[in-house]
Amino acid sequence: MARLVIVSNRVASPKERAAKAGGLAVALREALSQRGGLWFGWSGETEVNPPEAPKVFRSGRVTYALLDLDPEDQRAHYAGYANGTLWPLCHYRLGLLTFRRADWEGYRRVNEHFARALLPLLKPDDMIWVHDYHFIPLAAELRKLGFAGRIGYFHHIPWPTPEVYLSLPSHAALVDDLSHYDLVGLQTENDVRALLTYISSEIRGWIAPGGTVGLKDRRFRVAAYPIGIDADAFVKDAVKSVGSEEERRLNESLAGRDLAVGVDRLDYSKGLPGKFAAFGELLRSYPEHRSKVTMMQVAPLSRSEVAEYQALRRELEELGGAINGEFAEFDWVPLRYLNRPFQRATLAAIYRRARVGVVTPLRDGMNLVAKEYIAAQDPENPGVLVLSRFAGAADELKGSLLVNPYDIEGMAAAMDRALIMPLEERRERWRTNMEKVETNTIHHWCQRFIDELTTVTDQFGPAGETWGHARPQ
Ligand code: ADQ
Repeated sequence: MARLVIVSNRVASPKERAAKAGGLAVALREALSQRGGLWFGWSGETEVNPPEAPKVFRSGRVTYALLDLDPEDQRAHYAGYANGTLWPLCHYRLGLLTFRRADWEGYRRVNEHFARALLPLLKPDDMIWVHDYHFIPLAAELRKLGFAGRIGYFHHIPWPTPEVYLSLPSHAALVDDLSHYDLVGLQTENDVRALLTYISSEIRGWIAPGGTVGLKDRRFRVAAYPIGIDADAFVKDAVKSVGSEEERRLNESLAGRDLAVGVDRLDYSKGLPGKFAAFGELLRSYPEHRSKVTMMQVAPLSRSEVAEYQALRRELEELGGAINGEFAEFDWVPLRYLNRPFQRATLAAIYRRARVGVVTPLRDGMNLVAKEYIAAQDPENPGVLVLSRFAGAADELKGSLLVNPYDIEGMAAAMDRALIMPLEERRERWRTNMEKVETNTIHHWCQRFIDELTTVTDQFGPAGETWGHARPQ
Protein backbone atom coordinates (compact mmCIF):
# COMPACT_ATOMS: atom_id res chain seq x y z
CA MET A 1 0.00 0.00 0.00
CA ALA A 2 1.39 3.43 -0.94
CA ARG A 3 2.41 5.69 1.91
CA LEU A 4 0.07 8.66 2.37
CA VAL A 5 1.53 12.17 2.59
CA ILE A 6 -0.79 14.95 3.71
CA VAL A 7 0.04 18.62 3.17
CA SER A 8 -1.93 21.35 4.93
CA ASN A 9 -1.11 24.83 6.15
CA ARG A 10 -1.64 24.08 9.84
CA VAL A 11 -0.88 20.63 11.19
CA ALA A 12 -2.74 19.32 14.24
CA SER A 13 -0.03 18.39 16.73
CA PRO A 14 -0.07 14.77 17.90
CA LYS A 15 -0.73 16.00 21.44
CA GLU A 16 -3.89 17.89 20.50
CA ARG A 17 -6.75 15.94 22.03
CA ALA A 18 -9.56 14.72 19.77
CA ALA A 19 -12.10 16.88 21.62
CA LYS A 20 -10.14 19.99 20.66
CA ALA A 21 -8.53 19.26 17.30
CA GLY A 22 -11.70 19.25 15.14
CA GLY A 23 -13.15 16.47 12.99
CA LEU A 24 -11.02 17.05 9.91
CA ALA A 25 -7.70 17.01 11.76
CA VAL A 26 -8.69 13.87 13.64
CA ALA A 27 -9.85 12.06 10.49
CA LEU A 28 -6.65 12.90 8.62
CA ARG A 29 -4.55 11.77 11.57
CA GLU A 30 -6.51 8.48 11.66
CA ALA A 31 -6.02 7.92 7.92
CA LEU A 32 -2.30 8.53 8.34
CA SER A 33 -1.86 6.27 11.34
CA GLN A 34 -3.77 3.40 9.69
CA ARG A 35 -1.46 3.30 6.66
CA GLY A 36 1.57 4.99 8.16
CA GLY A 37 2.27 8.39 6.74
CA LEU A 38 3.75 11.84 6.69
CA TRP A 39 2.03 15.10 7.60
CA PHE A 40 3.75 18.14 6.18
CA GLY A 41 2.89 21.79 6.85
CA TRP A 42 3.83 25.16 8.27
CA SER A 43 5.31 25.13 11.78
CA GLY A 44 3.46 28.32 12.74
CA GLU A 45 6.91 29.99 13.15
CA THR A 46 8.54 32.69 11.03
CA GLU A 47 12.23 33.45 10.76
CA VAL A 48 14.32 35.65 8.45
CA ASN A 49 16.30 33.28 6.18
CA PRO A 50 14.49 30.17 7.45
CA PRO A 51 16.20 26.76 7.14
CA GLU A 52 15.50 24.86 3.89
CA ALA A 53 14.73 21.65 5.80
CA PRO A 54 11.67 21.08 8.01
CA LYS A 55 11.74 19.93 11.63
CA VAL A 56 10.90 16.23 11.54
CA PHE A 57 9.57 14.09 14.38
CA ARG A 58 7.58 10.90 14.77
CA SER A 59 4.55 9.99 16.83
CA GLY A 60 3.33 6.40 16.47
CA ARG A 61 3.11 5.57 12.76
CA VAL A 62 2.93 9.22 11.70
CA THR A 63 5.92 11.38 10.81
CA TYR A 64 5.44 15.14 11.14
CA ALA A 65 7.51 17.59 9.11
CA LEU A 66 7.06 21.28 9.93
CA LEU A 67 8.59 24.10 7.97
CA ASP A 68 9.41 27.65 9.14
CA LEU A 69 8.73 30.55 6.76
CA ASP A 70 10.29 33.92 6.10
CA PRO A 71 7.99 36.55 7.75
CA GLU A 72 7.45 38.62 4.58
CA ASP A 73 6.78 35.50 2.47
CA GLN A 74 4.41 34.19 5.12
CA ARG A 75 2.46 37.47 5.11
CA ALA A 76 2.27 37.61 1.31
CA HIS A 77 1.20 33.95 1.22
CA TYR A 78 -1.31 33.78 4.05
CA ALA A 79 -2.78 37.25 4.72
CA GLY A 80 -1.94 38.42 1.19
CA TYR A 81 -2.82 36.08 -1.66
CA ALA A 82 -4.57 33.20 0.20
CA ASN A 83 -6.83 35.27 2.46
CA GLY A 84 -6.79 38.71 0.78
CA THR A 85 -7.34 37.41 -2.77
CA LEU A 86 -8.52 33.78 -2.96
CA TRP A 87 -10.78 33.73 0.12
CA PRO A 88 -12.94 36.73 -0.93
CA LEU A 89 -12.89 35.57 -4.59
CA CYS A 90 -14.13 32.07 -3.76
CA HIS A 91 -16.78 33.51 -1.43
CA TYR A 92 -18.10 35.88 -4.14
CA ARG A 93 -16.97 39.02 -2.28
CA LEU A 94 -15.27 40.90 -5.10
CA GLY A 95 -15.57 44.21 -3.20
CA LEU A 96 -13.18 42.81 -0.58
CA LEU A 97 -10.70 41.31 -3.05
CA THR A 98 -7.22 42.81 -3.26
CA PHE A 99 -4.71 41.62 -5.80
CA ARG A 100 -1.06 42.59 -5.53
CA ARG A 101 1.59 41.11 -7.78
CA ALA A 102 3.98 40.96 -4.79
CA ASP A 103 1.50 38.75 -2.88
CA TRP A 104 1.03 36.44 -5.87
CA GLU A 105 4.82 36.10 -6.15
CA GLY A 106 5.12 35.50 -2.39
CA TYR A 107 2.38 32.84 -2.62
CA ARG A 108 4.29 31.04 -5.37
CA ARG A 109 7.60 31.41 -3.50
CA VAL A 110 6.13 29.73 -0.42
CA ASN A 111 4.80 26.88 -2.57
CA GLU A 112 8.23 26.48 -4.20
CA HIS A 113 9.86 26.47 -0.75
CA PHE A 114 7.38 23.81 0.43
CA ALA A 115 8.05 21.65 -2.63
CA ARG A 116 11.85 21.86 -2.21
CA ALA A 117 11.58 20.96 1.47
CA LEU A 118 9.12 18.10 0.85
CA LEU A 119 10.92 16.44 -2.06
CA PRO A 120 13.83 14.88 -0.09
CA LEU A 121 11.28 13.24 2.26
CA LEU A 122 9.36 11.56 -0.59
CA LYS A 123 9.55 8.04 -1.99
CA PRO A 124 8.55 7.54 -5.66
CA ASP A 125 5.38 5.58 -4.89
CA ASP A 126 4.09 7.95 -2.18
CA MET A 127 0.59 9.32 -2.64
CA ILE A 128 0.24 13.01 -1.76
CA TRP A 129 -2.98 14.68 -0.65
CA VAL A 130 -2.81 18.49 -0.57
CA HIS A 131 -5.41 20.49 1.36
CA ASP A 132 -6.87 23.83 0.45
CA TYR A 133 -6.29 27.08 -1.36
CA HIS A 134 -2.98 27.87 0.33
CA PHE A 135 -1.26 25.23 -1.83
CA ILE A 136 -2.80 25.18 -5.31
CA PRO A 137 0.63 25.48 -7.07
CA LEU A 138 2.29 22.76 -4.97
CA ALA A 139 1.84 19.91 -7.47
CA ALA A 140 3.27 22.03 -10.32
CA GLU A 141 6.32 22.82 -8.17
CA LEU A 142 6.79 19.16 -7.22
CA ARG A 143 6.48 18.08 -10.88
CA LYS A 144 9.17 20.65 -11.83
CA LEU A 145 11.45 18.97 -9.32
CA GLY A 146 10.76 15.57 -10.89
CA PHE A 147 8.12 13.97 -8.62
CA ALA A 148 5.92 11.76 -10.85
CA GLY A 149 3.75 10.00 -8.23
CA ARG A 150 0.04 10.57 -7.54
CA ILE A 151 -1.00 13.94 -6.14
CA GLY A 152 -4.54 14.92 -5.16
CA TYR A 153 -5.95 18.27 -4.06
CA PHE A 154 -9.06 19.07 -2.02
CA HIS A 155 -10.55 22.57 -2.11
CA HIS A 156 -12.47 23.15 1.16
CA ILE A 157 -14.13 26.40 0.05
CA PRO A 158 -16.51 27.13 -2.85
CA TRP A 159 -15.29 27.29 -6.45
CA PRO A 160 -16.85 30.44 -7.99
CA THR A 161 -18.70 30.61 -11.29
CA PRO A 162 -16.62 31.73 -14.31
CA GLU A 163 -18.01 35.31 -14.27
CA VAL A 164 -16.66 35.73 -10.73
CA TYR A 165 -13.50 33.66 -11.19
CA LEU A 166 -12.44 35.74 -14.22
CA SER A 167 -11.96 38.75 -11.90
CA LEU A 168 -8.77 37.11 -10.69
CA PRO A 169 -5.84 38.47 -12.71
CA SER A 170 -3.95 35.16 -12.27
CA HIS A 171 -7.00 33.00 -13.18
CA ALA A 172 -5.42 31.00 -16.01
CA ALA A 173 -2.13 30.37 -14.20
CA LEU A 174 -3.95 29.04 -11.14
CA VAL A 175 -6.05 26.54 -13.09
CA ASP A 176 -2.94 25.54 -15.04
CA ASP A 177 -1.46 24.79 -11.59
CA LEU A 178 -4.49 22.61 -10.78
CA SER A 179 -3.88 20.53 -13.91
CA HIS A 180 -0.66 19.13 -12.41
CA TYR A 181 -2.75 17.18 -9.88
CA ASP A 182 -4.21 13.79 -10.79
CA LEU A 183 -7.39 14.38 -8.80
CA VAL A 184 -9.04 17.67 -7.84
CA GLY A 185 -11.81 17.35 -5.22
CA LEU A 186 -14.43 20.04 -4.67
CA GLN A 187 -17.26 20.16 -2.14
CA THR A 188 -20.35 20.10 -4.40
CA GLU A 189 -21.55 19.37 -7.92
CA ASN A 190 -22.16 23.12 -8.34
CA ASP A 191 -18.48 23.78 -7.65
CA VAL A 192 -17.50 21.08 -10.17
CA ARG A 193 -19.79 22.57 -12.79
CA ALA A 194 -18.32 26.05 -12.19
CA LEU A 195 -14.72 24.86 -12.62
CA LEU A 196 -15.45 22.67 -15.66
CA THR A 197 -17.41 25.44 -17.38
CA TYR A 198 -14.44 27.78 -16.92
CA ILE A 199 -12.02 25.16 -18.26
CA SER A 200 -14.06 24.36 -21.34
CA SER A 201 -15.23 27.87 -22.19
CA GLU A 202 -12.27 30.08 -21.22
CA ILE A 203 -9.05 28.11 -21.58
CA ARG A 204 -9.89 25.52 -24.24
CA GLY A 205 -9.66 22.49 -22.00
CA TRP A 206 -11.31 19.17 -22.87
CA ILE A 207 -13.89 17.54 -20.65
CA ALA A 208 -14.50 13.80 -21.10
CA PRO A 209 -17.59 12.14 -19.62
CA GLY A 210 -17.01 11.37 -15.92
CA GLY A 211 -15.14 14.59 -15.23
CA THR A 212 -11.75 13.75 -16.71
CA VAL A 213 -10.18 16.94 -17.98
CA GLY A 214 -7.52 17.48 -20.61
CA LEU A 215 -5.49 20.68 -20.54
CA LYS A 216 -2.50 20.99 -22.85
CA ASP A 217 -0.84 17.56 -22.56
CA ARG A 218 -2.08 16.88 -19.02
CA ARG A 219 -5.06 14.91 -17.75
CA PHE A 220 -6.73 15.12 -14.38
CA ARG A 221 -10.06 14.34 -12.82
CA VAL A 222 -12.41 16.83 -11.13
CA ALA A 223 -15.16 15.48 -8.87
CA ALA A 224 -17.32 16.39 -5.86
CA TYR A 225 -16.48 14.94 -2.44
CA PRO A 226 -18.88 16.59 0.05
CA ILE A 227 -17.12 16.54 3.42
CA GLY A 228 -18.86 15.09 6.50
CA ILE A 229 -18.40 15.00 10.27
CA ASP A 230 -17.60 12.33 12.83
CA ALA A 231 -21.33 11.75 13.40
CA ASP A 232 -20.87 9.00 16.05
CA ALA A 233 -18.61 11.20 18.16
CA PHE A 234 -21.14 14.04 18.08
CA VAL A 235 -24.05 11.76 18.92
CA LYS A 236 -22.08 10.30 21.84
CA ASP A 237 -21.08 13.73 23.16
CA ALA A 238 -24.62 15.01 22.84
CA VAL A 239 -26.11 11.99 24.62
CA LYS A 240 -23.46 12.24 27.34
CA SER A 241 -24.34 15.88 27.93
CA VAL A 242 -27.79 14.85 29.20
CA GLY A 243 -27.74 15.28 32.98
CA SER A 244 -24.27 16.90 32.92
CA GLU A 245 -23.29 19.92 35.00
CA GLU A 246 -23.04 21.98 31.79
CA GLU A 247 -26.54 21.03 30.71
CA ARG A 248 -27.85 21.92 34.16
CA ARG A 249 -26.20 25.37 34.06
CA LEU A 250 -27.45 26.03 30.54
CA ASN A 251 -31.02 25.04 31.44
CA GLU A 252 -30.96 27.08 34.60
CA SER A 253 -29.78 30.16 32.71
CA LEU A 254 -32.51 29.76 30.08
CA ALA A 255 -35.27 29.45 32.68
CA GLY A 256 -37.51 27.38 30.38
CA ARG A 257 -37.03 29.60 27.29
CA ASP A 258 -36.31 28.28 23.81
CA LEU A 259 -32.77 28.58 22.50
CA ALA A 260 -31.65 29.48 18.96
CA VAL A 261 -27.98 28.82 18.33
CA GLY A 262 -25.33 29.95 15.85
CA VAL A 263 -21.70 28.77 15.86
CA ASP A 264 -19.37 30.34 13.28
CA ARG A 265 -15.81 31.59 13.06
CA LEU A 266 -15.96 35.39 13.08
CA ASP A 267 -15.66 35.65 9.29
CA TYR A 268 -17.43 37.84 6.74
CA SER A 269 -18.46 34.78 4.71
CA LYS A 270 -20.63 33.54 7.57
CA GLY A 271 -23.34 36.22 7.23
CA LEU A 272 -23.32 37.20 10.91
CA PRO A 273 -24.62 40.79 10.57
CA GLY A 274 -27.60 39.48 8.53
CA LYS A 275 -28.25 36.79 11.14
CA PHE A 276 -28.25 39.37 13.96
CA ALA A 277 -30.56 41.61 11.93
CA ALA A 278 -32.90 38.66 11.27
CA PHE A 279 -33.10 37.86 14.98
CA GLY A 280 -33.92 41.53 15.67
CA GLU A 281 -36.58 41.33 12.95
CA LEU A 282 -38.06 38.19 14.55
CA LEU A 283 -38.51 40.02 17.86
CA ARG A 284 -39.92 43.09 16.11
CA SER A 285 -42.37 41.38 13.73
CA TYR A 286 -43.32 38.34 15.85
CA PRO A 287 -43.63 39.93 19.32
CA GLU A 288 -45.08 36.69 20.74
CA HIS A 289 -41.47 35.37 20.88
CA ARG A 290 -40.21 38.23 23.07
CA SER A 291 -39.00 36.93 26.44
CA LYS A 292 -39.64 33.39 25.12
CA VAL A 293 -36.51 32.78 23.05
CA THR A 294 -32.82 33.47 23.61
CA MET A 295 -30.31 33.47 20.81
CA MET A 296 -26.72 32.36 21.48
CA GLN A 297 -24.10 33.21 18.88
CA VAL A 298 -20.70 31.61 19.44
CA ALA A 299 -18.13 33.32 17.20
CA PRO A 300 -14.47 32.67 18.01
CA LEU A 301 -12.11 35.31 16.63
CA SER A 302 -10.38 34.42 13.41
CA ARG A 303 -7.69 36.20 11.29
CA SER A 304 -8.01 39.10 13.72
CA GLU A 305 -4.89 40.77 12.29
CA VAL A 306 -6.82 41.54 9.07
CA ALA A 307 -8.64 44.91 8.87
CA GLU A 308 -11.92 43.50 7.41
CA TYR A 309 -12.20 41.09 10.34
CA GLN A 310 -11.63 43.89 12.88
CA ALA A 311 -14.34 45.96 11.17
CA LEU A 312 -16.75 43.01 11.24
CA ARG A 313 -16.12 42.53 14.95
CA ARG A 314 -16.99 46.18 15.66
CA GLU A 315 -20.11 45.95 13.47
CA LEU A 316 -21.38 42.89 15.35
CA GLU A 317 -20.73 44.45 18.75
CA GLU A 318 -22.79 47.45 17.68
CA LEU A 319 -25.62 45.37 16.17
CA GLY A 320 -25.75 42.99 19.14
CA GLY A 321 -25.77 45.90 21.60
CA ALA A 322 -28.61 47.55 19.66
CA ILE A 323 -30.77 44.39 19.72
CA ASN A 324 -30.27 43.90 23.44
CA GLY A 325 -30.83 47.63 24.07
CA GLU A 326 -34.12 47.56 22.16
CA PHE A 327 -35.65 44.32 23.45
CA ALA A 328 -34.04 43.22 26.74
CA GLU A 329 -36.16 42.98 29.89
CA PHE A 330 -34.82 43.20 33.42
CA ASP A 331 -34.89 39.36 33.54
CA TRP A 332 -34.12 38.50 29.87
CA VAL A 333 -31.24 39.32 27.53
CA PRO A 334 -32.26 38.29 23.97
CA LEU A 335 -28.79 37.81 22.44
CA ARG A 336 -25.79 36.13 24.03
CA TYR A 337 -22.67 36.76 22.00
CA LEU A 338 -19.47 34.87 22.84
CA ASN A 339 -16.08 35.26 21.11
CA ARG A 340 -14.46 32.15 22.55
CA PRO A 341 -13.78 28.57 21.54
CA PHE A 342 -15.45 25.62 23.31
CA GLN A 343 -14.72 21.92 23.70
CA ARG A 344 -16.69 19.69 21.35
CA ALA A 345 -18.70 18.25 24.27
CA THR A 346 -19.87 21.72 25.33
CA LEU A 347 -20.85 22.61 21.77
CA ALA A 348 -22.79 19.34 21.54
CA ALA A 349 -24.70 20.19 24.74
CA ILE A 350 -25.58 23.65 23.40
CA TYR A 351 -26.69 22.29 20.01
CA ARG A 352 -28.90 19.68 21.67
CA ARG A 353 -30.65 22.19 23.86
CA ALA A 354 -31.33 24.53 20.90
CA ARG A 355 -34.79 24.42 19.31
CA VAL A 356 -33.35 26.22 16.27
CA GLY A 357 -29.92 26.00 14.64
CA VAL A 358 -29.28 29.14 12.58
CA VAL A 359 -26.61 28.61 9.90
CA THR A 360 -26.83 31.45 7.39
CA PRO A 361 -23.50 32.00 5.58
CA LEU A 362 -23.48 34.19 2.46
CA ARG A 363 -21.31 31.42 0.91
CA ASP A 364 -19.72 28.34 2.44
CA GLY A 365 -17.84 25.39 1.00
CA MET A 366 -19.80 22.90 3.12
CA ASN A 367 -20.43 24.16 6.69
CA LEU A 368 -19.80 21.47 9.23
CA VAL A 369 -21.70 23.25 11.98
CA ALA A 370 -24.96 22.48 10.12
CA LYS A 371 -24.14 18.76 10.24
CA GLU A 372 -22.98 18.89 13.87
CA TYR A 373 -26.25 20.56 14.88
CA ILE A 374 -28.24 17.73 13.25
CA ALA A 375 -26.10 14.99 14.82
CA ALA A 376 -26.52 16.44 18.32
CA GLN A 377 -30.36 16.48 18.33
CA ASP A 378 -32.61 14.34 20.48
CA PRO A 379 -34.41 12.08 17.94
CA GLU A 380 -37.59 12.20 20.05
CA ASN A 381 -37.65 15.98 20.26
CA PRO A 382 -35.33 17.42 17.61
CA GLY A 383 -34.74 21.07 16.79
CA VAL A 384 -34.99 22.62 13.32
CA LEU A 385 -32.11 23.74 11.13
CA VAL A 386 -32.48 27.10 9.36
CA LEU A 387 -29.87 26.86 6.61
CA SER A 388 -28.55 29.20 3.93
CA ARG A 389 -29.11 27.93 0.41
CA PHE A 390 -25.55 29.14 -0.32
CA ALA A 391 -23.88 26.67 2.08
CA GLY A 392 -22.60 23.49 0.38
CA ALA A 393 -24.52 21.57 3.08
CA ALA A 394 -27.82 22.77 1.56
CA ASP A 395 -27.33 20.23 -1.25
CA GLU A 396 -27.59 17.36 1.23
CA LEU A 397 -29.68 18.67 4.15
CA LYS A 398 -33.02 18.92 2.38
CA GLY A 399 -34.96 18.59 5.64
CA SER A 400 -33.80 22.08 6.68
CA LEU A 401 -35.68 25.34 6.27
CA LEU A 402 -33.62 26.76 3.42
CA VAL A 403 -33.24 30.55 3.40
CA ASN A 404 -31.67 33.29 1.34
CA PRO A 405 -29.18 34.98 3.70
CA TYR A 406 -29.69 38.33 1.93
CA ASP A 407 -33.41 38.26 2.84
CA ILE A 408 -33.62 39.44 6.47
CA GLU A 409 -37.41 39.20 6.68
CA GLY A 410 -37.35 35.74 5.07
CA MET A 411 -34.86 34.53 7.68
CA ALA A 412 -36.98 35.98 10.51
CA ALA A 413 -40.03 34.16 9.09
CA ALA A 414 -38.05 30.88 8.96
CA MET A 415 -36.96 31.29 12.59
CA ASP A 416 -40.59 31.87 13.56
CA ARG A 417 -41.66 28.78 11.62
CA ALA A 418 -38.95 26.71 13.30
CA LEU A 419 -40.02 27.90 16.77
CA ILE A 420 -43.66 26.93 16.27
CA MET A 421 -43.17 23.80 14.15
CA PRO A 422 -45.18 20.76 15.35
CA LEU A 423 -43.21 17.81 16.73
CA GLU A 424 -44.15 15.41 13.90
CA GLU A 425 -42.80 17.74 11.21
CA ARG A 426 -39.63 18.42 13.23
CA ARG A 427 -39.00 14.67 13.51
CA GLU A 428 -39.56 14.06 9.83
CA ARG A 429 -37.26 16.87 8.75
CA TRP A 430 -34.59 15.79 11.22
CA ARG A 431 -34.71 12.15 10.01
CA THR A 432 -34.20 13.29 6.39
CA ASN A 433 -31.12 15.29 7.45
CA MET A 434 -29.70 12.73 9.88
CA GLU A 435 -29.72 10.02 7.24
CA LYS A 436 -27.26 12.10 5.18
CA VAL A 437 -25.11 13.07 8.16
CA GLU A 438 -24.81 9.41 9.27
CA THR A 439 -24.08 7.96 5.85
CA ASN A 440 -21.59 10.53 4.55
CA THR A 441 -19.22 10.86 7.53
CA ILE A 442 -15.73 12.33 7.59
CA HIS A 443 -14.36 8.76 7.53
CA HIS A 444 -16.29 7.90 4.35
CA TRP A 445 -15.13 11.15 2.78
CA CYS A 446 -11.48 10.45 3.60
CA GLN A 447 -11.68 6.86 2.36
CA ARG A 448 -13.47 7.83 -0.86
CA PHE A 449 -10.91 10.44 -1.78
CA ILE A 450 -7.96 8.14 -1.01
CA ASP A 451 -9.51 5.19 -2.92
CA GLU A 452 -10.15 7.40 -5.92
CA LEU A 453 -6.65 8.89 -5.85
CA THR A 454 -5.21 5.36 -5.71
CA THR A 455 -6.83 4.38 -9.03
CA VAL A 456 -7.51 7.67 -10.80
CA THR A 457 -4.60 7.58 -13.24
CA ASP A 458 -5.70 4.11 -14.51
CA GLN A 459 -8.93 5.71 -15.78
CA PHE A 460 -7.17 8.19 -18.04
CA GLY A 461 -6.70 5.59 -20.79
CA PRO A 462 -3.81 5.37 -23.22
CA ALA A 463 -2.23 8.51 -24.64
CA GLY A 464 -3.63 9.55 -28.00
CA GLU A 465 -7.18 8.44 -27.21
CA THR A 466 -9.73 10.68 -28.93
CA TRP A 467 -11.56 12.87 -26.50
CA GLY A 468 -14.99 14.34 -26.94
CA HIS A 469 -15.18 18.07 -26.32
CA ALA A 470 -18.16 17.78 -23.99
CA ARG A 471 -19.53 20.83 -22.27
CA PRO A 472 -20.55 20.27 -18.66
CA GLN A 473 -24.34 20.03 -18.20
P1 ADQ B 1 -14.81 26.73 8.35
O1 ADQ B 1 -15.00 28.00 7.57
O2 ADQ B 1 -14.00 26.86 9.57
O3 ADQ B 1 -14.26 25.54 7.45
P2 ADQ B 1 -17.10 24.96 9.22
O4 ADQ B 1 -17.26 23.96 8.16
O5 ADQ B 1 -18.39 25.41 9.82
O6 ADQ B 1 -16.35 26.28 8.73
O7 ADQ B 1 -16.21 24.33 10.34
C1 ADQ B 1 -15.99 25.00 11.57
C2 ADQ B 1 -15.56 24.01 12.64
O8 ADQ B 1 -15.06 24.76 13.74
C3 ADQ B 1 -16.72 23.17 13.15
O9 ADQ B 1 -16.29 21.84 13.34
C4 ADQ B 1 -17.09 23.83 14.48
O10 ADQ B 1 -17.57 22.94 15.47
C5 ADQ B 1 -15.75 24.39 14.92
N1 ADQ B 1 -16.01 25.57 15.75
C6 ADQ B 1 -16.63 26.71 15.40
N2 ADQ B 1 -16.75 27.54 16.46
C7 ADQ B 1 -16.18 26.91 17.49
C8 ADQ B 1 -15.97 27.24 18.86
N3 ADQ B 1 -16.37 28.40 19.38
N4 ADQ B 1 -15.35 26.35 19.61
C9 ADQ B 1 -14.91 25.18 19.10
N5 ADQ B 1 -15.09 24.79 17.83
C10 ADQ B 1 -15.71 25.66 17.03
C11 ADQ B 1 -13.78 25.42 6.09
C12 ADQ B 1 -14.78 25.87 5.02
C13 ADQ B 1 -16.10 25.16 5.19
C14 ADQ B 1 -15.90 23.64 5.16
C15 ADQ B 1 -14.78 23.23 6.12
C16 ADQ B 1 -14.41 21.76 5.96
O11 ADQ B 1 -14.95 27.29 5.06
O12 ADQ B 1 -17.02 25.53 4.18
O13 ADQ B 1 -17.09 23.00 5.57
O14 ADQ B 1 -13.60 24.00 5.89
O15 ADQ B 1 -14.11 21.43 4.65
